[in-house]
Amino acid sequence: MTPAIITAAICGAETTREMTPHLPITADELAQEAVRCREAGASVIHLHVRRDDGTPTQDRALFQKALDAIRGRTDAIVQTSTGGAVGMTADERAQPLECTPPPEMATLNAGSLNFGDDVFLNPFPLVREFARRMRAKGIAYELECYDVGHVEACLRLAEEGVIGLPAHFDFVMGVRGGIQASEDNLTFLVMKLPKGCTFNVAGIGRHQLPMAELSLRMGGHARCGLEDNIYSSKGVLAKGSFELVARVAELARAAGREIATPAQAREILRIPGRPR
Ligand code: KMH
Ligand code: ZN
Repeated sequence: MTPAIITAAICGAETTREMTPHLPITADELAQEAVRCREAGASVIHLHVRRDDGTPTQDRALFQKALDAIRGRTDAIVQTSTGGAVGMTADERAQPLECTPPPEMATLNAGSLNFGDDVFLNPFPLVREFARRMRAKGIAYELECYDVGHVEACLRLAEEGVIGLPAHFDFVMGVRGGIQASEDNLTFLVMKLPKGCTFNVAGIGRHQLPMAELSLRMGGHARCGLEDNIYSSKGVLAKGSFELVARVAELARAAGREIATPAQAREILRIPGRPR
């Protein structure tokens, strides 16, 4: 089977220092955590940034600082978020795409949904515009799908020529308002994918490790980290995303999968090469 790509979602927009003291916030902390995750087996770092007081932001300058710090210390692929936090405007969310050199990869959220008690808005015009900007800058995108309709939306956008196929999908499973984390649901999502597409699974909360294992056994890739889950076992806080990456790497080996290096991940994800 293809080597397994492990994505470390090290910060996110919703996890707080009150929930876990191990959340990285500054550029230096984010880079340190990225290095630890890389050593544990991650080849992709999914990146959000925070202001010094811990609040989420999509500020370009803060992304530039974090990107430079991470690129200076690891060879991992940095995938910047364009989702940000619920309630942010499209212009606010798109800022990391303006960094120089641009990030190698970014998320492209494929549809709207209830996100807990909030609403995460991703109307078609926003998705089209973000895809256009990413393509213009040569930024690879990961299609974030929180429900089956989002996968079907991606296929419509592919028919329009907005999204190229084959593409790389991320099935986010277990958001309150999105598709729930189960084997049946994952099987159904995977069945929808056109030939040659690759997929990643991000299980939320207690579903993180079981869904990672399932995805790895099904030939997919896996995302873990404090953005989606702060526990290493029931009631025990993970000391950082690196601990969860190490667990997922063990699951991958047990499933007979080699762990992808960043170079292998670039090949699998069709990313041309690291910008200088
Ligand atoms: N914070 C979520 C509302 C992404 O990074 O693109 C959206 C999110 C997705 O985290
Ligand atoms: Zn995110």
